[in-house]
Amino acid sequence: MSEFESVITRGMTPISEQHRERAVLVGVDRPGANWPIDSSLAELERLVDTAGADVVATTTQKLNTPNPRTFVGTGKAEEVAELARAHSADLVVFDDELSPSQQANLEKTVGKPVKIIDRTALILDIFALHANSKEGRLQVRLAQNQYLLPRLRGMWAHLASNRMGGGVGSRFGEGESQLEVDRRMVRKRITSIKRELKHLAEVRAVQRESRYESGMYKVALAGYTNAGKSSLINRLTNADVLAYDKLFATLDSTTRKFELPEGREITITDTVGFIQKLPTTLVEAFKSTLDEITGADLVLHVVDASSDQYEAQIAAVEDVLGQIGAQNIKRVLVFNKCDVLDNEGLAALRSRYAQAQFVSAATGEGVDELVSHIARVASSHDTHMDVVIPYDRGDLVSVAHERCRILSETHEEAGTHIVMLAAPSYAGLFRAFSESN
Ligand SMILES: Nc1nc2c(ncn2[C@@H]2O[C@H](COP(=O)(O)OP(=O)(O)OP(=O)(O)O)[C@@H](O)[C@H]2O)c(=O)[nH]1
Ligand SMILES: [Mg+2]
Repeated sequence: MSEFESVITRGMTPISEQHRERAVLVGVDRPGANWPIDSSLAELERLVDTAGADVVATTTQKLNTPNPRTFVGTGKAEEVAELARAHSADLVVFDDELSPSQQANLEKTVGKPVKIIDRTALILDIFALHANSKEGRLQVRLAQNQYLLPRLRGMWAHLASNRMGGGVGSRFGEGESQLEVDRRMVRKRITSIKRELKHLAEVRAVQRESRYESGMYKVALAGYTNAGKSSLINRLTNADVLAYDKLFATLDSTTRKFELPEGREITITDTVGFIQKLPTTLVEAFKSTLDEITGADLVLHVVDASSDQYEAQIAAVEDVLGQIGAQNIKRVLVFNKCDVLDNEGLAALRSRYAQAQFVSAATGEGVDELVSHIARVASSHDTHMDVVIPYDRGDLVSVAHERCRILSETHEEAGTHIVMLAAPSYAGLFRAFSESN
């Protein structure tokens, strides 16, 4: 990675390296924001911690609209610079996305070597740390490069001013032609990453279609980061997904088969978590991972019932689900971590969300009811079928056993006589053998 790229996309030193950087947080308190500033900054602090830095100071400003030059007001920007100096900070983290020029102006005000990072860059940083699969890494690189492209000018202003001792005019000159070269390079890189991602998605689609699984009922777990999605898939399917108390522990989706009590098999997929102010670059870049949600028959929207911001979190998740085109997929709200609530709190939640499910992935409480609920929803469009399957079609008998609900089965001269409930995706397979045919 080149110098300019590493400044912005690897804003922080990875956790694995010993030195933890020191960060100053800056938040803007806007009237009518649906997220209280204190909670938003507490979340930002968790993000900073996950990325491997410690918060040494925090400052906020009440503003109706951000200042176009420096995001916060000029006086506040000076104060931030002062805070950073006084606390020997390595970086200043803004709780909102900065425009490329705001970022460049703030870098000038605060001065080198302090890095100016926004919420988006911070989230990209954590994604880069946690990406394991080839697809995950490519998606992160795509988002990084898309974030980087409009910011190259600012980066070059920096490098040029370092070389030339800074000052007005230093952004032009040798950096400028290099800037064009770099823009071309980044655009080329974006195109090639997109091509590679498309190829990976095609390979996956082919694999999916080559199995009967394409018709299997698909459940996706979606929700705010840290809500307990991975803990829940582990509880349901004995999957071995990493679940821990950090934001964005999961980036790659994991799909597991799950057998409903009636015998029918479905799949359950754990997916990447969402967050308020989720950068659109990330939503776009993670399209192939998020396809696991848009391609599902049922979305379990997992909510951390113990969070004092659970309502705002639900709204943030619904917003992203809308952005990815999943708003019409059937969903069930699943309040998790109910073990943390007292009886009163749980009763209040139950009466408010009468249609929801209430579970604890930690204790297993409510999980059986959740499974029954999934089974009910999964079978709601079933067709009643009465079929005689010839003995040379043992494969279809297996499909009936694994994917449908058998009501009776007898062996007759012409074949296996099965009465069953079959999902629409399988009904077609059996129609030719139907008694009523
Ligand atoms: N008390 C309690 N803690 C839980 C429960 N479920 C999960 N947790 C904890 O919550 C934290 C986050 O759990 P994860 O399963 O990693 O959450 P996630 O939704 O997969 O998070 P990301 O992958 O980061 O989006 C972990 O520390 C879990 O141990 C629960 O039912 N009760
Ligand atoms: Mg997870």
